Amino acid sequence: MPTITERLRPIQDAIGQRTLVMGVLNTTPDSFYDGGRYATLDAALARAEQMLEEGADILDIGGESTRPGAEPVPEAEEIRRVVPLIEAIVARYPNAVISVDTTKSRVAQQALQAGACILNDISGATFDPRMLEVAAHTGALIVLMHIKGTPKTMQQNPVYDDVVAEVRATLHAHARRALEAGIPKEHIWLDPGIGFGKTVEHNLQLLRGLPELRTLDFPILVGTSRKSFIGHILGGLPPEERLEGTLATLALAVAWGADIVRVHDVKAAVRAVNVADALCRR
Ligand code: HH2
Repeated sequence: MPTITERLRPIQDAIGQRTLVMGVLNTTPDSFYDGGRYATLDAALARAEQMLEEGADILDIGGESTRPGAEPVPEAEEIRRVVPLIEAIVARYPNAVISVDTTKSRVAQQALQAGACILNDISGATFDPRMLEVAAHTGALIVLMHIKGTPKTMQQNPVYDDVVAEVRATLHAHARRALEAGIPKEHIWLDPGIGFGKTVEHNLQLLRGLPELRTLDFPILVGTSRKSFIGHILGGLPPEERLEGTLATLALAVAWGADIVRVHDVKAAVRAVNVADALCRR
């Protein structure tokens, strides 16, 4: 298996040149869109192969839903859900770039041993502070996301004076902690956490505020895929009916400075960001 540095190189070379697409693959029973679809290893592996063929730059493997109200999953269960799948993907695609969507350092550690090279932590490494150590010691890249509260409580009346300024300040603090822990700057990506302790209006303000988040001078990852604010704007459409709305957010996220988009629909997203890149990145 190539080293973490070797596997990350093509991704890092592409940052700033084009928008990267991270495909979502949840092996959970209860994720808000793909929960239960990829619960067996065979189904999940087939989906991974499909997303790679469709042009995913990164596969984001998750074993714990973080939808509003979700309960935490025990560590051993989360490991059982993600590690065998990561091993199976890298056995077939040794150069695949795999991230693990977890807030637990032991899950992260085992996922990296199995072949992941990116840690995607929706808590910004605040739920388990050892996360930063794991990234620093292994050379993994880490995505630090903004969340207000925990998945269980985050949608209970979130309030901000200025959501863009507050999220920017928190992400700045996350990045500083990561640098102090010894993670190199080029191994840190930031994410405003669309839908994580935000109202519909907060999500819209954060997307419009991406240029301000860009001034932190780290790559910005944006995850809008099929989220409820899109359904809300469209009169209450369910997750299955939110693809077109998602694509609209992707085009504008690229225009406003996103470097990586996290999506369920890889083929459609790759086409959308390729056109957006042709318009915006000259
Ligand atoms: N959104 C979700 C999960 N992980 N990670 C990052 N960095 N950014 C996001 O916006 C983000 C994320 C929620 O989506 P999904 O994984 O489809 O749902 P669930 O949490 O129910 O598994």
